[in-house]
Amino acid sequence: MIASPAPASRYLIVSNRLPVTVSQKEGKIELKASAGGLATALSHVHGTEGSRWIGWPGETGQMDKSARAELDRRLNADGMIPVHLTTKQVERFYEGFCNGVLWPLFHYLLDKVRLDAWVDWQAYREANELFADAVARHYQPGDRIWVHDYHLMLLPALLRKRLPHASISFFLHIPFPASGVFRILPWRREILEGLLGCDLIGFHTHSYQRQFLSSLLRLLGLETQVDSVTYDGRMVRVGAFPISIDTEHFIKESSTPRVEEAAAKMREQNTECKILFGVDRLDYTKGMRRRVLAIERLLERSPGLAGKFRLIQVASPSRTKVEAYAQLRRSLDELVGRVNGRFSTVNWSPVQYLYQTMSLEDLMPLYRAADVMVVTPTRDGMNLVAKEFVACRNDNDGVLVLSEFTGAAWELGEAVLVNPYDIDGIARALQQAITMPEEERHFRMTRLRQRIQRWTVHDWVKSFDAAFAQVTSENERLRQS
Ligand code: GDG
Repeated sequence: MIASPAPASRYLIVSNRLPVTVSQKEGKIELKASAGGLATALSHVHGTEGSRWIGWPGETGQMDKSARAELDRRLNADGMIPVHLTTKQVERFYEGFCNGVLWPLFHYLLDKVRLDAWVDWQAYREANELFADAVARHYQPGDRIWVHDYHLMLLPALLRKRLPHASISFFLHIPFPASGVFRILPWRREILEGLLGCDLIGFHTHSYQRQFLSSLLRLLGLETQVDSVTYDGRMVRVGAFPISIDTEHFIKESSTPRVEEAAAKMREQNTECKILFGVDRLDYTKGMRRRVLAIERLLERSPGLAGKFRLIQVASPSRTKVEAYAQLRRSLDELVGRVNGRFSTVNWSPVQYLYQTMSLEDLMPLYRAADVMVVTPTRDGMNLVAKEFVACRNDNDGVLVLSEFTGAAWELGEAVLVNPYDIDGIARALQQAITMPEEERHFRMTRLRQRIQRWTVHDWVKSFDAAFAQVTSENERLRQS
């Protein structure tokens, strides 16, 4: 039986970034709430009485003392507790270790893993200690601590040392790799032991869960069960909790007259030309280069398709200070130029490439108007774009082309699934999507929509919360026996 959470206990959510963007205009601090999926998802637990969100506000010490104090006051008033990082810490901890080592390794891009990262590893440890101090300072007995993502994998054990009886959980938003890949990391033991400070560890899929358990067995020699391991006299539960989106919100926002009109206009302007659409952070895991190469291959294979489709690709700037991202930007600029230069006519270009962060208002009509949504990461923990597209299609139309290597592929089986490494295969899938009969499109989309209506981000929070409450009370019983 699933225990329900104790009503009085409050949550301490911990993530690298607080769900706000801070700016300073004419000496005044401005806070803008992030519209991201995680912020929305957690607003329900963060909104509960007394709960706190602990994280870095994204500011690195350029503010003077009084502005910093004002910032802290403003954040505190909204239930947020800042962990301040210096420019050096951001460079080494966030850009160096998190995004230069862990991110590429966990996404199987071994050639992108920084080779000499000892200094960055030290910074990772120090930053996790800083977060631990901040959490311990604000902890009250009975609080439930929920740590998020790969930036803070040492934190659970650091907290367990400071707060032996606390309820601690962790959720990983990116894939957990196969143990053969994970073991490349020189600090593999420390990371695993860090996570084992938890009562509950959550992943998006059973596959990541199994891979984690297999690392525990192979690297620490622990005897694991399907969904748990006993460590240090405690039960550590390990489970799959696939994240989703606020489906209702997307259904509602994509059906407003403004969005309907904008989408209809886009369609009218493209009656002879199918719209293929992609929107991603500009990240090398998202498979954008191969996507453009697949467009080139499609036009080589089927020259008759020239002028009959175009790919609108939005790439939102991300981690711009990390060299691998700057490199990707240059190479994508060059590739798009080459493919367009080769196939464009006076009236048509195969790829319309927008390097910008598009507002959600502008994104919605594109989700609505697209004939084909192209989501082809080489690895992705879940991928919310795929789910957002489906939620927006209340016309039960549009085809989703989806990489097999996303967490979302485990749920969205009616998409056209592709191997993102197989450029020819992507080209074939795009052709299939462009020419798919209406009846089949409706059949697939209707089923996809049922799935994302049955499992929303609120179900994700509820299921995690229930599992957390259960293991917390199991461990409490163990302690008292
Ligand atoms: C990590 C994991 C996991 C993107 N560009 C624009 C824009 N976006 C929005 C999308 C979507 C979000 O950003 C991206 O979410 P994803 O899930 O696709 O990818 P990551 O950012 O890598 O997220 C991932 C997720 O965490 C949650 O656990 O699914 O696997 O890597 O919401 O709509 N939004 C706007 N303009 C843009 O230009 N407005």
